[in-house]
Amino acid sequence: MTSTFPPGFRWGVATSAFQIEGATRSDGRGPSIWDTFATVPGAVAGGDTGEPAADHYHHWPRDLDLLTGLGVDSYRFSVSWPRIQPSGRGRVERRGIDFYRRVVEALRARGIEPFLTLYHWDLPQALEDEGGWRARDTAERFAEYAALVHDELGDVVDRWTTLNEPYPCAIAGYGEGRHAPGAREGHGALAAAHHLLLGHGLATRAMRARARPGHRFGIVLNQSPAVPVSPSAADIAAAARQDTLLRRQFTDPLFGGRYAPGLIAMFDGVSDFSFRRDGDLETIGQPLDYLGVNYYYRLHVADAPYREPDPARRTAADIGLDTTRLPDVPRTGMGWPVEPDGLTDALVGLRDEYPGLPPMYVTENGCVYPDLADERGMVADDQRIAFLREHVEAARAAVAAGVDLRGYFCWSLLDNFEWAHGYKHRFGLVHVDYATQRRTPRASYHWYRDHIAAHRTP
Ligand code: GBH
Repeated sequence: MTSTFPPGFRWGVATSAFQIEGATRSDGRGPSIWDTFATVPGAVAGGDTGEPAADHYHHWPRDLDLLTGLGVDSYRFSVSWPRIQPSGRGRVERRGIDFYRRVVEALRARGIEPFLTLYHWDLPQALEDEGGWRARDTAERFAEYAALVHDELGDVVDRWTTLNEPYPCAIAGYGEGRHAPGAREGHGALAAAHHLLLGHGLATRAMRARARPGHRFGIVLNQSPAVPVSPSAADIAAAARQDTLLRRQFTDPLFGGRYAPGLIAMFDGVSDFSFRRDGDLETIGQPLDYLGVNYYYRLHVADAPYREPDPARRTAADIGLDTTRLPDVPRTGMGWPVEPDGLTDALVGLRDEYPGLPPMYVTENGCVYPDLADERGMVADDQRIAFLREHVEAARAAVAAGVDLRGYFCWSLLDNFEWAHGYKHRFGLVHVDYATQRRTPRASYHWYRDHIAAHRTP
């Protein structure tokens, strides 16, 4: 096995607060939009909620033992905004801050670097009640929250990620209604996307103003390269619309100094884009130290009629295409096509398209396969090992192609609350029995441990 990853390449795992912590009412935590959404009948499979999740809030020392056992040098996790500010503004809950300080100090004591994400989808419900991400004010509130967490933990955390995946927040959350807060809007979802980016920019600016040497600031985007299902002009145009909505809506303002061309035309009659103000582009596009890429699958795009012919009633998710025509390749337990070279394409494509792009990390990559019913099957996840092996290889191919890739984080350490799918789908390297909170490392955990040991660089 030749080690072709650059010196200092990071090997880690990722989690997020709402998905693992549980304890949704402990120590003064306020409700988030996901607590509310999960109570809507039919919103989450099985009626599952943020309880108990992996009850990481109480079991975190054991979970850190699992990190040590894996041998990771880095751990990506998120801070729950409603633990820090139960109503999204004003009063700070000390017990929330203290929890994350304990975790971060324990990580450092174990020689594991914390990669902290400020927002992984758990908006305080009180802010949603005032418009949520549709409202410009939420971007300002996010910057305040970011600055206060940075003031509190800046002595023990160097890696600061503002947002995890603004695309699903805006489009699945405010456009398709599949994620919290469950809205199906056109203008509102596009406003949410803009205000998430604005919040990212304002937060980055606020934290940079107080940064210590060694602090690094970045954002995490989900990337699903959009490929047309045929060489027809209509399918090519449909794939371009998909790419504009999912990728360029975010990467052009962040790294290209402009709003994505074509976005306004795509939503003619849906939104007037009046949420854009002078100066926003400069705020959004200030320099970053890294870009995190979450990769799971490619999108295969065919032209299709709009579901809603009247633009005035169209949602931001209805852009006249069909992504259900998959190629004949294996699928994961989510039904997602397994295409490791899509990861290479995503990384190389970003590098080629945006001169001056900061270094990248793969900040999430992983899969679910149905667990077999018996005890052995619970942990014998050979398909996950194959998936991870192939995707790590695809990351290496991007490095070989000259991409400045600095690390790879597997999603996820633990089985957890998989959003609208509830607890049914298990992404963990470690199996969690939710009834007993027993943790059982899977075969993939042992594979990743051995992989890291073989590829650790100085
Ligand atoms: C990541 O999103 C998230 O950051 C992470 O929290 C999550 O656990 C992980 O993926 C695994 O899903 O299921 O048809 O409603 C990846 C991008 C965007 C993929 C939303 C799923 C919903 C499609 N995700 N999308 S559907």
